[in-house]
Amino acid sequence: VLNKMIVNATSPMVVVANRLPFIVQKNAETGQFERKQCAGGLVTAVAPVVVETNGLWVGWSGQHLEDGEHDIPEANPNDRSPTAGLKSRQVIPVRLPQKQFDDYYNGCCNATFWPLFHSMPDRALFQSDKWEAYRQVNEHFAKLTVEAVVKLAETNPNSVPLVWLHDYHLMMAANSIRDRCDRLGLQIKMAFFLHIPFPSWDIMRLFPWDDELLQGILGCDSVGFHVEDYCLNFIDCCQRRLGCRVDREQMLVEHNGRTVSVHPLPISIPYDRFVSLAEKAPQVVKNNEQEQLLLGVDRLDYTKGLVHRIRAFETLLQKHPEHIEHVTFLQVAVPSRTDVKEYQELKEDLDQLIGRINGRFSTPNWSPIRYIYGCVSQEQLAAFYRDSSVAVVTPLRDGMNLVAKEFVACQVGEPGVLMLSPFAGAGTSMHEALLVNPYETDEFAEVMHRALTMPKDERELRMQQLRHREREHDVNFWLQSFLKSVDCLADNNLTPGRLLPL
Ligand code: GDG
Repeated sequence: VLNKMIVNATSPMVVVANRLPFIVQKNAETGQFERKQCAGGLVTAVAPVVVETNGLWVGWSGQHLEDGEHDIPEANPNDRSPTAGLKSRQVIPVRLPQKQFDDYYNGCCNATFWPLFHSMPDRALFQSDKWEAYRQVNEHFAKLTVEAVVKLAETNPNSVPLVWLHDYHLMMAANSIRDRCDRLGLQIKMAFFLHIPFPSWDIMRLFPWDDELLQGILGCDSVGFHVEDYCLNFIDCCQRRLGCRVDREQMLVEHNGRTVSVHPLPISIPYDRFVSLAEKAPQVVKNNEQEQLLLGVDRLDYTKGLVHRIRAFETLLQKHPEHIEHVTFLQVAVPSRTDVKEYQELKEDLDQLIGRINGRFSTPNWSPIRYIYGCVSQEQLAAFYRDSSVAVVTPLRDGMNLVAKEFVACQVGEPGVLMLSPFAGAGTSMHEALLVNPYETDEFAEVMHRALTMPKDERELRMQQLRHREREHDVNFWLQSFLKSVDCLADNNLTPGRLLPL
């Protein structure tokens, strides 16, 4: 599958993302800089295309300017990861002064765009100095990207590089990349993909510099979101804020004499990899054979609805005491953005809530909640997915949510049940899950009860269909669809005549 996919990608791919596909760390013993892997689905899927097309990856290396100069180390000869084939010349590290990086990353990306785009405007801070830092850092990314593309063009004079910008960190880089390339007479294609939701116009208009931001994204030729709703929100914002002519059916936006195409591209997981992890994973230790596990796996983030979920579990124990000593909630919460106050407060709230519930319901041989604050290995994660009766994937808002898909892929034994929030992108396609509104606590508890007591034939039927869909639409399929959506640009040669008048 991978080879077929790579043959289709003929232009060198230049990925521009906040982070490199690995971080660079100093080995305390040898004093040498080394690569440390970050094993995400995105890296697994995209890194091989960068390798095969002899492309580039531009991103933050984990080091600041103050940390001193160092080269990107070559991969260790034993490295078997997807980034092993990435030569150091293909990796463009972005290094910034720490203060500027903090203002951009924590001050703007995480304190403004993260809550705003998840439709939680009360949590969003709008500060002009942080926005300025964001624009400057995007400009710096743009400059480094074009310098790298110039070098690429020298060695591949006949190909048009495909620059692929990722996520809410880089919404203001496209126009600068385009202008710089135009001045140099360099031809490129440019695409943007957003990993989080795109909010409605009512939310977007709260951002004081919304017009600049929309124009920033429209600097690309092609813009991708997880689901159709986010695409339509974006198109709506462009029409209402910038007065662009748009075509909702064809998903086109006209801006500055160019036509930008918009695409729903639901991201997914390396399905087969999770299946084989699950087939090999060790058994999860339970209190007894009959014990049922409810499982939650999330970064510790306020969008993931952890507090709502644990409260619903408390209601379940209260209303259905027959589950006491027979059901355990296993929650893995991965530390995230730990230097931000809101995340520290969330951790305290959760610690307290879990402590109180465990104090209230525990018996001499059983505690209702097993709580891991930390990261477990992917092998361990696969074991948790496989051996749980119910996965509780109930974010308050989530771009897609890969945990729901990984759980389904790992159901290689006794079929479990997926509970899913309709406010996750995954909720729009995983129809056989039990959908539950995380804000409706009593109903949430009832759906947990239903999931725990669902007859085997129903579980089997639902899981079979979920697995079939995810197997067909894995992360390689996503990548293929993306490559197709970019090629469409050349074929369609979009004419303004197809756009609806305002
Ligand atoms: C953003 C969007 C969108 C979690 N705990 C452990 C662990 N994980 C891995 C999971 C999964 C990933 O982290 C989490 O991905 P999600 O999609 O659930 O959420 P975000 O991190 O918020 O990702 C999201 C995604 O981008 C992709 O576009 O789906 O909506 O918010 O892969 O497996 N991995 C290991 N140990 C853990 O303890 N090894």
